[in-house]
Amino acid sequence: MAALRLSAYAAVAVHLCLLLSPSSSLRVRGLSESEEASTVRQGSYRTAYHFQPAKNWQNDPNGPMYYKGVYHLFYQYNPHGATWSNVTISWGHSVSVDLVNWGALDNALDPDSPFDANGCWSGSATFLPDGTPVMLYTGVNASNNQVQNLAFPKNASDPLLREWIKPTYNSVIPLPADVLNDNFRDPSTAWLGRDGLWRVAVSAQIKDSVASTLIYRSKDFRRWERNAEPLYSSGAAGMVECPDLFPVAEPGIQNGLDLVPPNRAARHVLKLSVMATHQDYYVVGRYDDAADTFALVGAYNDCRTWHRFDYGHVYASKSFYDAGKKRRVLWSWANESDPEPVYIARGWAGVQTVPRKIWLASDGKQLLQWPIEEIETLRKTRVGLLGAEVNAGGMKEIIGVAGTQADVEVVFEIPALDGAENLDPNQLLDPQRLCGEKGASVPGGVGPFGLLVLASSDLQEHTSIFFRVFRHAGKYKVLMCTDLRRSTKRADVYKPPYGGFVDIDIEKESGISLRTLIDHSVVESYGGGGRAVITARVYLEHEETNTNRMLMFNNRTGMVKVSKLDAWELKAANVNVPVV
Ligand code: DQQ
Repeated sequence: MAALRLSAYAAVAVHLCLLLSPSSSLRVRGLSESEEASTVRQGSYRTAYHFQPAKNWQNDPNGPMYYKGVYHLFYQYNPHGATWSNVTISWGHSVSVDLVNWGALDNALDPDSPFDANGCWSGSATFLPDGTPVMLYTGVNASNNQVQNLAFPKNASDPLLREWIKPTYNSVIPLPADVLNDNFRDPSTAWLGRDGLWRVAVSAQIKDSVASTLIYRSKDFRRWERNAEPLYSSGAAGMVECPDLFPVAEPGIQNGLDLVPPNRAARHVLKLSVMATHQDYYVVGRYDDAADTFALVGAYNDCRTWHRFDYGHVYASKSFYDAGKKRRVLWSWANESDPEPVYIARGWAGVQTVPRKIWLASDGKQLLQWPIEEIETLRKTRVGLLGAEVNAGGMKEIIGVAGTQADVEVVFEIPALDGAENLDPNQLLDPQRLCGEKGASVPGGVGPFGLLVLASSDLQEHTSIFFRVFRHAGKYKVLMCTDLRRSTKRADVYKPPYGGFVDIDIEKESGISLRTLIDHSVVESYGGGGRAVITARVYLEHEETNTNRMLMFNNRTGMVKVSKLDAWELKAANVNVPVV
């Protein structure tokens, strides 16, 4: 296929060109509309606006950053196929000016040096005081030990940062004697302390002992020394990966904070990814930048008791500070839920959730998450409803929006709470199980009510996203579920009910809001204004058409009022059109 000049189909490059100097030689390989449909979005499960490379395997987001007006996303990528391979894992690299449309560049890091011969694993970007970005990443070296390496841009004046150089003095943090050789990885973004020393957090499994998040300090970003005290350590959950530590502004303030220059925020967030269960947990606490310790505030040490970013199928999240819009943005990997041979045959695996803005809720205890506002640029005509009613046992169709690529916002008015079912205290510990027991078709006092999406015309296949309110210890608990058990007739798919509690005071709030982003095989739902999020992968057996149905449903004993509904079909973004 010939490399053409900029085309209308390559909006990402148009944006990039507008942004770059008029003399820029940036071009993308143009695709005709039919080529785009078949090459870029082949197969009905491929997403239209969730980030994925044109083919092959991707997993963790790596080194996200905003540099000279351009967003960069690097990601764990296997250039040779649609499966994870510890030998060939590289860093894919894409660029964007709006976090929605992306251009694909050549790999940033490939396993071609003795210190990363067996894989370039996850890592993070840091800005040095002169503004130059540097990557700290894990290499699996020729002896199969995990070590931490540096990489610098070859040309820091290139906003696209196309080429990266690994200094020959790597590795900069060798494997410590007391750490397992295959469990020492995932350096965080580094930060400068008030003493002028850099700090970085690295995951480590101490031999015969605990999982730790170690802190290393450095004067020059090259020679690093381990702090005696780890930032976190616990024997409870096994190896924890991909640490992320970042400051947050005062409760309720939506602006993000950067790690550099030194920032003495009152509160920090620590996020860890538990390898055994592939789930991410975070906690709000106090980071002491002199001792480099992290004090939990009102939380247990076992990280599995902390908050979840997502109660669905996502892992290895990583945030970055977006200096352009002064916000903190979170990326997370959503793996496939169907068998490896099936996705290998499909030729691709793994998507990223939509980038989410995150900030501290006004209660100061948890983060709120919301799709970045730029996603709204994909919205087509709005379909709206005000004050609709859904009767007990009833459904109401959302008409006029093709339900395969859609954004739906709905507010359910809370009916009187006196019919709420009692919650057995044991059920508090396992909301996912509770969603299984109290599914969408099990009538209750206050709920279940919610949405059915990606539904076939006969409703035999459908994904239900719903709420149910329980009474517990004189208060109320709101359960949010995404139930995949009837999402597809395919038997080879992992299709559980997912669930989490939404931390809202239902006696004070006038309604429960739900926003659901639907994108072919992704259903990403935000409950209670972003207090609970569930991302699910859905693989319809019914032939995908533009008429996948969306409905509101109510299986409580009385009527439910929908005080507001807004729904939009979404345009496809240009995701990973090659930049030449
Ligand atoms: N994935 C990377 C590791 C990380 C894991 C390897 C988390 O660096 O610990 O692909 O998904």
